[in-house]
Amino acid sequence: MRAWSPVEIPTLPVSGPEVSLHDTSTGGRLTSAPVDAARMYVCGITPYDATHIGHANTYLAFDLLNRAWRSAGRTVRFVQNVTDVDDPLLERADKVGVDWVELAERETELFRQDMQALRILPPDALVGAVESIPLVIDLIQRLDAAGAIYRVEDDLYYSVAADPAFGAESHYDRDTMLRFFGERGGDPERDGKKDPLDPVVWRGERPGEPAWDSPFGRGRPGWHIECAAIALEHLGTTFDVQGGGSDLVFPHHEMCAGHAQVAAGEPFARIYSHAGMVGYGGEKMSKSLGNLVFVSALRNSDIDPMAVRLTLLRHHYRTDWEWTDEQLFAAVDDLATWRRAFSLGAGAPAAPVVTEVLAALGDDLDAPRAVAAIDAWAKATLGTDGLADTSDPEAAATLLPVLDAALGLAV
Ligand code: 5CA
Ligand code: ZN
Repeated sequence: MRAWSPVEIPTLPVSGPEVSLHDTSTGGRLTSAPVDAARMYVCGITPYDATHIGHANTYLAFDLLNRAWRSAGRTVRFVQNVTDVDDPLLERADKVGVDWVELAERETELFRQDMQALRILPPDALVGAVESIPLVIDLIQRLDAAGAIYRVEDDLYYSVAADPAFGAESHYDRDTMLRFFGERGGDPERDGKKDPLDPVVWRGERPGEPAWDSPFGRGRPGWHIECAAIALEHLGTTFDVQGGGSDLVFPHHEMCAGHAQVAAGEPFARIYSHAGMVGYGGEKMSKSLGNLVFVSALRNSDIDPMAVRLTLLRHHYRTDWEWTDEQLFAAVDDLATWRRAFSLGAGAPAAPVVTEVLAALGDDLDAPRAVAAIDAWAKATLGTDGLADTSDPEAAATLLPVLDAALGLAV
């Protein structure tokens, strides 16, 4: 399917460092220095409702990675899926009496507009689950050839026991796995499974649900096989980073890795990277709880999308945090302060700020540290804490492209 329009990024006269990134599977830092293009897969939306701040926070995290790689001189290949057929989408469509295809198309289009407004660089390929059904069928056949597939009535399951590395992505104990599997779309209670943790890869046709022909009967893809199939096709094996929110650590990313590893005999991704959860009103922001702050609603109330972006940048991508309107209003004020400083042209010395911003982002995407450097520069330039420093005549011209390229802030 179509991605959103390109977001321009200025070319910088200086390079950033190689990016070091926290890896969920090892629990440590890995320096990501891809030989060729850096390859990144980021799990996309299930389009049954509008993009909320939690989604935006996750996509901003991987946008920072994309930009940090580019600052380090890498080319990037970025692929994202859209889960345009799955239980929550069908349930919502049913509940509100809209055709599920129409609902998915409408919300996907709104998502594109939100991402564009937030200056998230578009993926090279935005790939829907429905258009990938032939890939899913092919991957199930490869898994079947490896002895990893079995049938329960009309449904096909993947056997987690087929992957010797099962559990190596999340490192959760079995009780935690069982709990998350049940909470996050799995069916641990289903009779006839070899292991309660085995996920469905092909769900046989049910009355009133969409279904497609396949060699195993009519049905539709399971969730994890969708991302495994899309990533393998569009990026190949052992790509650099598999990304998403921390609610995808298990079962989603563990199962994707398992499917790909059993089928291809090689590691799925080098690094598994997860963004923290954004909460609102004391709970994780989630469509099922309904405690949502929509990006489109903020845009419709004339909030500058750059203020939304700055609000998110003030939190390290791996922390869990709570959205409040006060933070957004503070970001609106901070942007106004920065704009006043930039409008002077001259300012405090910019070169050390450029170095600090790029270093901070290369250091596990430390956006709060990068933003603090800009705050300090604006204060020094405006003389908020003493004498105004306008000793660098090129300060604004030096800093503005870095803000744009590295932080995605068009000020
Ligand atoms: N379509 C699947 C991934 S293949 C899915 O999880 N869709 S989603 O619409 O539920 O979420 C889209 C992305 O936003 C995922 O990466 C998810 O981890 C992330 N996400 C969801 N809720 C939050 C939240 N409250 N805070 C941060 N990230 C979130
Ligand atoms: Zn996914």
